[in-house]
Amino acid sequence: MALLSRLAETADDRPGAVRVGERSLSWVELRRAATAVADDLRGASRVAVPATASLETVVGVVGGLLAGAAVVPVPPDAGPLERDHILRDSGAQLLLAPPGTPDVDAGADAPPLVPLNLARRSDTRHPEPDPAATALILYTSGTTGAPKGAVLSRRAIAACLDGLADAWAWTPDDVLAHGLPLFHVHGLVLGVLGPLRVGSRLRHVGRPHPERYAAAGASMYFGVPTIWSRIAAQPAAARALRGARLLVSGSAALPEPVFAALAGLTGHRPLERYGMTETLVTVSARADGPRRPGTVGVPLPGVHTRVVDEHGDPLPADAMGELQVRGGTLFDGYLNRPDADAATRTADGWFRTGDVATVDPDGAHRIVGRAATDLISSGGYRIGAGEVEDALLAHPGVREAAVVGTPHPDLGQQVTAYVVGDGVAETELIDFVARHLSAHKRPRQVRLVGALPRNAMGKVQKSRLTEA
Ligand code: MLC
Ligand code: AMP
Repeated sequence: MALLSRLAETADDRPGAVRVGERSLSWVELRRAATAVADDLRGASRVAVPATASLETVVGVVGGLLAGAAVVPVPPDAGPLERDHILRDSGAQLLLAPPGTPDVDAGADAPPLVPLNLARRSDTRHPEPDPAATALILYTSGTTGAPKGAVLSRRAIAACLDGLADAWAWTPDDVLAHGLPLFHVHGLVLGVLGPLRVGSRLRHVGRPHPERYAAAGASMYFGVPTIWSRIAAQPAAARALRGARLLVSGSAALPEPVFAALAGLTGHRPLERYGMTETLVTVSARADGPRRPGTVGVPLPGVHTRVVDEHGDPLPADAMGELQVRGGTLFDGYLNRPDADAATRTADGWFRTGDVATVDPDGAHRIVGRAATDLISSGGYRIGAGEVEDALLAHPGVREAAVVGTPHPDLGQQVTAYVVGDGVAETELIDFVARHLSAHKRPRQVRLVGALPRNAMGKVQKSRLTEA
């Protein structure tokens, strides 16, 4: 079966099947426009797409997938540091972008640009690539250093989407709405490739403002907890979702008060699911099963989970330990990083998520937190403290920097930086990081301090930073 099976097969040419912002294409128009892109890629095995929330991104990604290339989405606001790393590390041979896309054609070493023109059409039949072929390389933060490229096969994506269709009773009758970024698993894999495999219509609302969710008239809505919390704070917008079938939350823990407020205003208990860039979605509540606040459900078909202690020994129900997963949705490894890859796998083939979890006696999983404090979860984005520290240290006015996640009512955690500097202003450092990395990685707060607390070995003691 083709990865984008519904898109590949359908003869449905009714307008408006796939909408992003104000513009839309029918199924047939999307297939023919993406096929025209695929025709241009002759021989390229890796192509980068600046992943703005636009119809061009959808057509570019689908064109790459139809051609059998690995697609590398580039966060559109990534500064030169992050963008150059992604382009160089991925070995992308072409950039698919609308002509004149800011910043893209400016890079000195940027690969040649293939212009995306939504008006073109083609009916070439591109053979379906091997399911083992790479579909996407998604860049994701670790605790230190530059982001790593997670290599995701077509087979893993198909397994995840089929598992979700089963768990959520997701069918062509659904209309999916969301306003998530198109360079991560949530917005791109679930939020774009999902509808193209299942055959449900898509309404991408641009930015995830509550009033846009309210106006979308969809049956399924996707959001990160920050989006759901903003919707719950606007009762009129929340009430407009009463006619929906499923409200799905993921990418971070949904606070219980937000769960309760949404249930009260919309009449729907939100459905939570858990995933990672490296594993795709592995655990989810089911449409026909219980939805309890604080729980993320049960493993998808074909996925196995276990909770282990610090020696790697499996723990019984209710005990807290590291969550490990295996199954058909897992990635093939980090690109160019066998060292990092080996560190994520156990000798007997399980993937170490780094998340601390418990499993109830009835099988419901609870994500308690992360084992590593250097991974920050802000607005549903995973942000590596080390990458932000490296960006800060590149500023001539910064002598030392330590970055931590601190509680934030809207974002879950915010990026907070402690800096020993030479006459540099806080706002200047925030803007400096926003210019060099994706803007969501910028510190929301910079605290200028005289010294960082260190232990006898000279290592920064981050826990002591937030004590004061
Ligand atoms: C702000 N901006 C700046 C800036 N300050 N730009 C330059 N310099 C500065 N100093 C700009 C931003 O670029 C952006 O522009 C705008 O201001 C607001 O950005 P923001 O601060 O990030 O917005 P905010 O409202 O705080 O974002 C909240 C949010 C966002 C929830 C909308 O965090 C979000 O979209 N989260 C989703 C994350 C996600 O999809 N995660 C899934 C990972 S996959 P502009 O132009 O953009 O408006 C995964 C697997 C799984 O986890 O299980 O799902
Ligand atoms: P990323 O790789 O950016 O997709 O981030 C993955 C991380 O997001 C996971 O390791 C978890 O820490 C977190 N996460 C995803 N979904 C949930 C959820 N439903 N509840 C709690 N944490 C989640």
